[in-house]
Amino acid sequence: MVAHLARSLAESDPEVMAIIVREEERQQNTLELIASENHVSLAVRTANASVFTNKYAEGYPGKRYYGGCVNMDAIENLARERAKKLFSAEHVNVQPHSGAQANTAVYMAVLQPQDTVLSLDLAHGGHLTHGLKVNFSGTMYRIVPYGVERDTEQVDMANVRRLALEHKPKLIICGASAYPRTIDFAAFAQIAKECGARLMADIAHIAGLIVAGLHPSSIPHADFTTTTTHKTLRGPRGGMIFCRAADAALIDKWIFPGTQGGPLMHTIAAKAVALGEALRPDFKQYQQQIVVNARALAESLRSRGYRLVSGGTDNHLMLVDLRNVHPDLTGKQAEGWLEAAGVIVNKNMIPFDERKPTQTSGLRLGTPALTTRGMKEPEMVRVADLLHRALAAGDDEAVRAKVSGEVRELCRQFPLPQA
Ligand code: DSN
Repeated sequence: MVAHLARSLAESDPEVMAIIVREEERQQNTLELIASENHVSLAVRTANASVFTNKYAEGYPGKRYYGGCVNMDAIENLARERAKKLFSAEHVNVQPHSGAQANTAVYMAVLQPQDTVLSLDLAHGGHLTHGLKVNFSGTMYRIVPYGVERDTEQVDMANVRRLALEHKPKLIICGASAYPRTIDFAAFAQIAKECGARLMADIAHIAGLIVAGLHPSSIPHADFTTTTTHKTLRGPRGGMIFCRAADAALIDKWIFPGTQGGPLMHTIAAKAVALGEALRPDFKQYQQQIVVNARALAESLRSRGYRLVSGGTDNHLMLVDLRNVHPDLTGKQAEGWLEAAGVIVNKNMIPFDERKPTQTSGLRLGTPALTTRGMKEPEMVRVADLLHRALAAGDDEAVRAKVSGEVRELCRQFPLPQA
């Protein structure tokens, strides 16, 4: 933790401080393979812990509902300018508290209740805000899901087009939270144009790859691009919406006052820092290493007999089908065994999974956080080996202890970012 803040917290509330210290130790001593998580820089954490948390700033720069907003305007304008430059976008709203809030604002901006939305099924890699029944999106709108094909386990654009022409959605959503392959934003835009829909790209997972030119950008193709700022982008937890100038007022209105109140200005300050980091040349190298590491990890797992959904990965994540190597092991059990050995993953449905979402037959693995620690291809081979041995060990305490010792040693060699 930032030193003087940590001292102050330790003195004023040792109980909370003790929990934070335990979490810092957990993060230091475990291998973080959750594809949507990362370790931010000290600069991002410092901004996030700054006095900006004290301020209400409802409205936008130059049009606030409270006095004393001069520095709020400066920081929000800076975040906006950096975001627009980084993504080559005409307009950005940096106020969404999260990706879910960003998506909500877009829906409110373009849809009426019961309008039709075409989006990727959660069970095939989508996201709960893209129309899951128990989410507001699945309750408010008529969702037509598209999925991946059984043989390729990839989205077939001809099938998306057929569904779009049949159902005439008002909004098409592309983007995913568990899809290891490149998304064809240009083809989605063509389909949206053909059926008169608007197009929203949710790039939360791949935002960092996009700014580094390692994945095609959605910005020229989609009417609205939503993202989180804390995954491959390596910023604080939060969201952003990009759109063309013609839709700027509409999007801004549906963030505030439409769906949010006061913006989290400390988070916007931290977003500005992260966007500044992403504008530096070394960010591209970092993103390249994320992708190289994902391929190395995927290959090492495949060589140990694991089947990867769609056969591999184009981006920062992969879906591992456990059934080849461990037919009776659920993703839930595997997640628990791995955590006990210090390897943190999340269970995940694989396409056409016969197990429930609470059990699953797969795991989702990603490399952004390990890459942040400086790990490269040789470490990915070690990680695959540790993961394989931890799963083979099952409940065997002795083997698990040995694996767990090696995990700690690897973590010691690659400490969390100190700057
Ligand atoms: N929960 C995030 C993820 O893990 O991908 C998506 O919002």
